[in-house]
Amino acid sequence: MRLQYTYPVALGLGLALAGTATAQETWRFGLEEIEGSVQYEYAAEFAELVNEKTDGDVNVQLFPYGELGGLTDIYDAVQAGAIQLAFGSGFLGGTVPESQLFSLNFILPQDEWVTTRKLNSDTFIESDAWQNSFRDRGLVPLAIVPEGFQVWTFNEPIRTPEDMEGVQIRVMDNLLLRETYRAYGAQPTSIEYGELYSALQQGQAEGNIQPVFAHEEMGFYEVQDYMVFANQAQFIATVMANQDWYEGLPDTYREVIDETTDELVRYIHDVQQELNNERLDTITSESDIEIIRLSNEERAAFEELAQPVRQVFVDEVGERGQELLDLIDQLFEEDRM
Ligand code: 6CS
Repeated sequence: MRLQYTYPVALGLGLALAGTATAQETWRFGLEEIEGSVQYEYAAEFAELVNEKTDGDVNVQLFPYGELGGLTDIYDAVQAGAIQLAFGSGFLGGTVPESQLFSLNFILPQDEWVTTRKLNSDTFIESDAWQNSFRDRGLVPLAIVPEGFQVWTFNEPIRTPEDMEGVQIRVMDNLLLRETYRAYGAQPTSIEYGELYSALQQGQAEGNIQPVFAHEEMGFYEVQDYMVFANQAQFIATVMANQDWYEGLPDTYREVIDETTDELVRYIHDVQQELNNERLDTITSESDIEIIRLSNEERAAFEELAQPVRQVFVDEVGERGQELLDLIDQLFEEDRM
């Protein structure tokens, strides 16, 4: 894949072009998704704002999915300081086990804006539990980006755990997702994002879980027949920085980052909703895929099976896992339906 997004500046070469703003430094930002995705839209706006706020001194260079290798290569790169910023989500469990919190189903409210706002409030993102989960691994969490509801697709109409029995469903690579889908009766299998289209096409996986925009932009919907909205989970990603780099920045640059990530909370919520709505229209107009929306009663059957997986999270992650779960329960106590 070619580099998708750069400012026209003399990158790190020390060249001063007469009459042209020259970036003094470049921050590299690794994305788990391709151009046009929610993560790309976030990072592109971040890049523009940072460049403006630093009067052109900082150039943020985006590396969309595929340019740095696979998903875990992105996390290795930000931990090692080869890149300064990155998104982390479902595959991050091997690096930051506590991040699997958001792989649990039925822990967040149905209101996506409430979710976005509260996860980015000091109560959650600045909590010791969330900060130290990342800082213990040389990372700093800067923002949380909900990207829309996780939507199932299958080759068969699936409405109940009985329907899901034995279905080979692809999950991102983390224990909590595998446990959740085992609890539903499915046979979860983890496959790298870039290999998923052909795995679905060739029948190595019979089901998939993505926000709508990703089903569309990766073409997954073309090789599936049913799209099932169960509203069991939202896709949650964290923007992270290399800790040594972040802490070593001049205060003014750290303030620019903090101000920018604050500004982007509302921005990316609006963008993700728009992208997911538009892409659902594209999917329904360009394919015969059948849309199924589970009733509250149908959802409840999955919710009941998901409950014991909370304990698996605590057993896996320890005391901090319990702390994070308690925090989420308190934060959204009034918002759950
Ligand atoms: O399913 C995946 O692997 C990827 N899906 C999305 C929407 N973002 C990143 C994630 O790794």
